[in-house]
Amino acid sequence: MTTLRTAGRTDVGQLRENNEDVIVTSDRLALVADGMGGHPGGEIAAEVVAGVVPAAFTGQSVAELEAAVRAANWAIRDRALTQTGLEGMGTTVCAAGLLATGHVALVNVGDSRAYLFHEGSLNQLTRDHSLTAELIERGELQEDEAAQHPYYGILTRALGVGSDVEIDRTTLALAEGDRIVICSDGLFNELSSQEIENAMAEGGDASAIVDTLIDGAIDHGGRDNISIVVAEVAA
Ligand SMILES: [Mn+2]
Repeated sequence: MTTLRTAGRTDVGQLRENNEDVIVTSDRLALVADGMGGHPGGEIAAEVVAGVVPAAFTGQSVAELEAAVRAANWAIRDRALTQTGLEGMGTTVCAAGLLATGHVALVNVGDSRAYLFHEGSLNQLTRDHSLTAELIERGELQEDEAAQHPYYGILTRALGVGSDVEIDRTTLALAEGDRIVICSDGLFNELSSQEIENAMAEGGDASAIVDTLIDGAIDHGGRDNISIVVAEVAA
């Protein structure tokens, strides 16, 4: 019986007063939700995702994980309709779930990311759904300039903002020693992918890697909430 071995941490960072990121670490699911900033409901929207998705995902299929995220979208909208001041609240979600087949299902909405660390190198598995990501894809903006751009942080997709949501999904077969890294933008805006790769390459305990990365992001300024979950498939 395979399980997902997960280690994760979320940190408020150096500048923000609230932590609107929420993580899930279980033997079946690794998830990061980054509540939309500047909105009182951001944290609540992220918490709804962390409640609904683990309850609805049983490891059946990537379609089931996608349906769980869709259910979270409805739950956020329901909550926003019934509570004053929460209209328009939203969140990102990036989640990896272990399937009964031993494969890993991956879903993504917004600008939280999943990376695969395989044989010493780190590769981004997800596409960011943001205006700056679109500018980068069109060659009009450099990756390392995104966080300083006036459009930075404006999402083109998020949970909670519409009655339906387009969800990116894929299924992965992990090799022995592979690790998945799921994180909020508070990590990759402070640390380059090379710095994240270096920390992963040092190896060792996943929770020690998580601590190294969070500490690194704080040292670089910690301008946003920082969340990271490292996951691997264990026999
Ligand atoms: Mn963030």
